[in-house]
Amino acid sequence: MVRLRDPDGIAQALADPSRRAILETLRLGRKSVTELCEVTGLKQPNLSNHLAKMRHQNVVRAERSGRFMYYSLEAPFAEVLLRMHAMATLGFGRKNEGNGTASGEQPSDLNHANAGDLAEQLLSGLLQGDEASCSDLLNYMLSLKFSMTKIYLEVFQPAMHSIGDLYEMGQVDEAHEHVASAIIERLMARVSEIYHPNIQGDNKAIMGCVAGNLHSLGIRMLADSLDAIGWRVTFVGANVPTTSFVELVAVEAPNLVVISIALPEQIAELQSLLADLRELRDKGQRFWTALGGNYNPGQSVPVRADEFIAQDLDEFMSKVSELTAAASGERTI
Ligand code: B12
Repeated sequence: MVRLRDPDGIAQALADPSRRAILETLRLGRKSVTELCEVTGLKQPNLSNHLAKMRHQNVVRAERSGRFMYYSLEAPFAEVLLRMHAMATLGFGRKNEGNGTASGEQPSDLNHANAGDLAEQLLSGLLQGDEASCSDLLNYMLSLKFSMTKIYLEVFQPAMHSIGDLYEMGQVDEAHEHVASAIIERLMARVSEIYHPNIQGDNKAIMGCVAGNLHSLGIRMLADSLDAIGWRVTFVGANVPTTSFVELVAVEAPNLVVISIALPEQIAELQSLLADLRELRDKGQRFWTALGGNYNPGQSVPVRADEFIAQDLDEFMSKVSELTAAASGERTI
């Protein structure tokens, strides 16, 4: 077990933007000095100075391999603190994120990376089924401190929508659509783990796709985003049988039920699910229901005052925060 020589070492490291950049890069795996210079944009003498101090404080460790010295994170709790820092930089709404962070911090030169270019690079990796290159791209975005919202809405979502366009033009077959979806799902699992908070509140959501709907990635983005702000989320995934969905809501008593629908053929199941959920409310259970997805249910399902429809992650999160603010002090959101 590694022991701290200087108990303030990690706090000092986290207070300094350059050291934070070094630590966040190391969180993704060991790096040589040259690699650290490239990713953080720091000059070598400055970088070596920070590394020497953090080494002395047992925050990072060095090991020689051949001609090169490699650095990695020393203490598991440095990881925990970095996660807390990542939480602080997490934000919703793209307007604050022009520099790659939602915190208003000074951007490093690399933070000017264009999300559109990254989405195209991701698309190329997805089409080739090259998970390693997609994963490297995610590492790169994380090293630039992209928020979860920026990664999801500006890089993952457009890449997946382009897959849809190519599919429609007959340039991508269904197998490749599945391969791309599976890769994105695994990348999202990594992002959500990084942004998962150490502390959770009382708000609880149950989220899943209506029976027949296999499109789980969009609603998974909503689930990860709620989780990142401290909600307790039960994610039920794709194609949830209506009866089990309703039973789960009855047992878990959430504040919010979130349902995704993708095709007009799924409207009948949605109506039956909504009818059962309304019955639970009539029996005294209190919760909101959110609807959305690739097919806008507003066209065929009139919603009640305790239900709402949203088009995307931004609109959904804004609506949730409005409801939370309006109902603060009450038990339900
Ligand atoms: C990947 C994909 C699949 C995958 C899904 C895998 C998975 N694990 O999710 C597979 C291969 C299974 C699939 C199957 C089919 N798909 Co498909 N698929 C797509 C594709 C290419 C990307 C979807 C995606 O993940 N996007 C990325 C996410 C992040 O974006 P999103 O889904 O738009 O989600 C955002 C919003 O919609 C919203 N949102 C989503 N859910 C919810 C829920 C709530 C409550 C709220 C508020 C908001 C919300 O917020 C999200 C984040 O901003 C789209 C193309 C497209 N333009 O979207 C087609 C698309 C959705 N599919 C389509 C079709 C037709 C099909 C199939 C019939 C045939 C086919 N293979 O393409 C089958 C039907 C399967 C079924 N029974 O559901 C159509 C649907 C058209 C329509 N609505 O009428 C689309 C739009 C393609 C197209 N242009 O024709 N598909």
